[in-house]
Amino acid sequence: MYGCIRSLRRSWNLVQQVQKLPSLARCINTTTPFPEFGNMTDLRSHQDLYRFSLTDPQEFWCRLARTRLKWDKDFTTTFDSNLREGKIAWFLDGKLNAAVNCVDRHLPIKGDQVALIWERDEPGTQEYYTYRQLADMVGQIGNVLRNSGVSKGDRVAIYLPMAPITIATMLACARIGAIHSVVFAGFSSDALASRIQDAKAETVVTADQGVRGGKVVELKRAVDDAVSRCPTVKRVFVYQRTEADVPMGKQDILLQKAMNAESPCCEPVSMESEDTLFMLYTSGSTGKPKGITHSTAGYLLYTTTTFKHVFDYKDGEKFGCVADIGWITGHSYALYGPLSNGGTTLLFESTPTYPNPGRYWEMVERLQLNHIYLAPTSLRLLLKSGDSWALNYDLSSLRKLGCVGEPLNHEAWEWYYRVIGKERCDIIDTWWQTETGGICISPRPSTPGAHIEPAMPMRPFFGIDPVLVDHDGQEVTEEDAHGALCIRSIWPGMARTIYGDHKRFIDTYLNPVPGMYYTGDGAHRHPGGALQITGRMDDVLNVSGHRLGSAEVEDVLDDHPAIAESAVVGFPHDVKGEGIFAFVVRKDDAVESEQEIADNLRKKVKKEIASYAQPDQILFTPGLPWTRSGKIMRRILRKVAANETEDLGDVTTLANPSVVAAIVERRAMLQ
Ligand code: 6R9
Repeated sequence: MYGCIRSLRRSWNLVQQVQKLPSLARCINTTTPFPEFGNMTDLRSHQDLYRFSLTDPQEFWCRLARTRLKWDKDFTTTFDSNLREGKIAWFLDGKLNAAVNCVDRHLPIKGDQVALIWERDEPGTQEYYTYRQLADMVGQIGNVLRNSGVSKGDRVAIYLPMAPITIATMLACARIGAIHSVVFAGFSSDALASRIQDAKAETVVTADQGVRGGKVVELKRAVDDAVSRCPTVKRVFVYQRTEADVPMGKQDILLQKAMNAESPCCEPVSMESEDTLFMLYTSGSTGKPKGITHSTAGYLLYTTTTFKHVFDYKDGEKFGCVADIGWITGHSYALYGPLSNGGTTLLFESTPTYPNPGRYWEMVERLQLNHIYLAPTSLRLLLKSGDSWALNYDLSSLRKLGCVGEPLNHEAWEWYYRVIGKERCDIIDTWWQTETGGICISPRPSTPGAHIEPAMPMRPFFGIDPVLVDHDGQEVTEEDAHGALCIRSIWPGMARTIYGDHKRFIDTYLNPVPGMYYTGDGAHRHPGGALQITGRMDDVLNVSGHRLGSAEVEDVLDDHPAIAESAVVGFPHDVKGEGIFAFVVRKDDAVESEQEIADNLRKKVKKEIASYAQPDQILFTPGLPWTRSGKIMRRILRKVAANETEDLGDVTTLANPSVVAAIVERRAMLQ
């Protein structure tokens, strides 16, 4: 029961705050999406408010922070940031707790409202959790962690399936000030081990098994394997998802059993605004994944604001983000955005095609979802199965249709708009990154009813100043133009650093164009200003919306005893958006056949990274196109992979131009 005296006192303060709300509501100016600015009479339109967010970010974010978040101690300085110096700090001297903001503050009036809908793998077996039930779970797990020695600033690795316990564990970390580091449960034990080692985590939370698409995933087995190589780990909590009989070692503790022995009352730690809320690994253009860290106050404010306004989320609606919690989309729009708004959020444990390609749509009807937020890759997959799956179900509860992760092509946009949305729902194509914390470019919010252009995210969110930059780092000022997408403003949700490597953070994001945040994506600005994202400009692949460094895959391939060298590039793929094409050079003394080596390479990538990282094509070539300055000319390999071999451009700078003809010849044999 949620009932200790301190909590009650806190609840009463909240009731008082809530009672003050009508006075705020009275000054709502119907033309601004934010009541906080309703009394500023010069802010009449969406454009006025957007301009204001850039010209006076201090006032803009200060007002939002004071009204949208619950602070233990007010901040004194809205921001003290300078991108040229690599300094980013928001809401200085303020104190707050993210779990209190996501759970406790809703209890007085929403204790019995559903916070989580757990859409379990088997359709029709969903479970509902109210805010009060969530609060109890968070409190108990918080006490379990605290009493086992976890304290403020400690890293907790979470390797769990999509389930309420996962959300509660993340919030329990936030409650006691520990830093959660969720590792996607589809990653291999090797990938998990390297993330635990990099974070020097002492605590791991996992499950006996996961269940996805009717198949069992051996999570505990992977953890056992990973932890055997992680000397920092002192304890492993095991949630029983399937109650399978998994071996338990000396440091393993059954999570539910430990929770049952604990009170749900767990005193939250008052965190500094800039204290790290969590870290999440993402791929970069070099081999080692980066532990992106996010702050408590800035991240929370940015996700709470974007969630509310990009999706126009209304109280009582059911928001269906189907992304896994192992990715940033799950963090920001399955957990922090919806719960900080007191919303109802979906936790989707299954896959888009289990038990059939009607899964999403049957679920929308059964659960009466008002929003769905998914990846273009799943749309492309589902549209191939025909319209009948979607037409079988009543989708009239849907109001907004979101997507994220990769460019949404025209065909998929049209299908989403016509077949799923019946031409009455806005398509919200949102562009953002692990590093940006929340949505930065999307068609909404905008002037009510403003046109939405197919297949592009179009408009910057409040406080975001997107700029296109040419090869020389100069701003491209023409209206209809292409360039590297940078952001000239600072915003509260941006990442603060790469865990343990601030220099890499500065080199990757802040040094390429001084004074701006460098996204690594290319973009096209259309007449009128609408932005279309054209894809990565570096060696990062985007496979089914999952980021993957080509160097990460090459590292694994090169490590095979029969391989001399390798190069990995993306190529256009109907469903995945981008497929993986590996060019490999076999060592002269290798004895296995090409087929055997290729099979082993795929297995090796699956084991060391994840199954989605396995190459779609492996081509054995006599050599790779090295330039005289010692770089692989990937431009050529991309063309060869895409089978566009007629015009390969200038190859004269290659150290070994003749290898190109040999590669082309081998590629032709793949058809
Ligand atoms: C949220 C997320 C980020 C990369 C990003 C870009 C691509 C994301 C997109 C998009 C085109 C969109 N991306 N949204 N490309 N249109 N609407 O996906 O984070 O996993 O870090 O990936 O995904 O290339 O740079 P993350």
